[in-house]
Amino acid sequence: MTTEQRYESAKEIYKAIGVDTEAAIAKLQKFPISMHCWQGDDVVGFDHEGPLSGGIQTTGNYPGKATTPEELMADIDQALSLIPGKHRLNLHASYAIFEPGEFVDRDKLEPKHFQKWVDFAKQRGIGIDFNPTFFSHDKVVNGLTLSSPIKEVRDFWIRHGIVCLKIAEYFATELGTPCELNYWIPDGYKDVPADRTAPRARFKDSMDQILATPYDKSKVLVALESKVFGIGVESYTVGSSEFTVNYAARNGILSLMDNGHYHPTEVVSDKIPSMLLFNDKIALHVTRGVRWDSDHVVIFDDETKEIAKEIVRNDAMDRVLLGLDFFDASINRISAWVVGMRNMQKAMLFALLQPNEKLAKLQNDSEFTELMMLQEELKLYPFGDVWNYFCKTNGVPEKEDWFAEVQKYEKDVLSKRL
Ligand code: RNT
Ligand code: ZN
Repeated sequence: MTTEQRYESAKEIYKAIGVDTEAAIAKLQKFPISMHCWQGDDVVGFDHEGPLSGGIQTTGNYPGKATTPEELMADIDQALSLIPGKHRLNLHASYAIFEPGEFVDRDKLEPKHFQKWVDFAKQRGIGIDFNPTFFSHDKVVNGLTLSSPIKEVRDFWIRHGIVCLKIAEYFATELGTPCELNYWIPDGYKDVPADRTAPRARFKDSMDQILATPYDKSKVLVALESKVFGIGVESYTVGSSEFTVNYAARNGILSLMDNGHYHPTEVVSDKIPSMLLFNDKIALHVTRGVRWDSDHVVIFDDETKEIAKEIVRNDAMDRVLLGLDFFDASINRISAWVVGMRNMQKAMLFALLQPNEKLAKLQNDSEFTELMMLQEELKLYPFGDVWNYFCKTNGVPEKEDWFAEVQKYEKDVLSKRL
């Protein structure tokens, strides 16, 4: 049977339970995912030599990682060519591109240092999201940035936060689409702190100073990301969930939830509906923590599906700004991107193909036996036939067929980088 025939058959099967596959596909087609540039080079960037710091870690030494802007752009192109639909690119400030011999510190960055990224995005018709980089830098003193007790340190990072507002505005203006600007700081303590308040008060004041800078709120969507702990920062994190959610609510910015940033049995899927009741928009980092915030590649697992279901059931595909955030250095990095992006899309499609109203009615009617039965049976509906059709209509390989392209690219391009 051809892909189309399989799709037609699946369409009828879904129709019988009241699910419109055409409508599901149309919605998925319009849902952009912000693809993080940092999977391509193990979160290194182009503005420093030292190791990755800030309590986050990549593990593995798979050959062929991108070490120049040209290589990273080529790898991003290769990944995007195997992912259906149109997406966005998520950059970090550490990916500034300098002229040969030029170096500009983080507090002096200007839009021009990102002009090559704008050209790249323009040529591909995609938007850019952005992140100040508060790690992997010698001005992170004793693990602290915006919450440092040293004024000079705080001021440096406040200036960094401010220049990033300007750069985000530049992206939005040039590309004609708002830029999500996500602030995440690694600040915290390895061991039991004596004062949990003062660092948070300093962080609050630093953020206030950054956001006091005028910027176009229709162009720059500022987000603040929380975290529970990091490597070497196990006992106390300044930007905890309570801090960021309250700060965001009070200051009219977005909360960003990363599903690796909570206690292991705490799930972001359950937080989404509450956040949507009180916020026009929310931002997400979808990742996969294995036993800790390990940033494994996103797979088609239960929590990814639950996150997607909450976005779909709340009719919030245009209210949730979704980016991926993982970094695996132990496998082909392009494959990591493609697997993660395609899995996030699969989770969205899976959610769109559930008879959500019918399921909600069963819950409301207290028909819990039937609800459990149906939710389980739906797992084996011919979802893959709809997915393959979606890939085909988008001109990207179906099933595992994309992998041959990655292997070819590894042989022709990545292996020559050694
Ligand atoms: C770290 C945060 C943060 C980073 C990226 C690189 O725990 O998740 O989002 O992963 O900014
Ligand atoms: Zn994150």
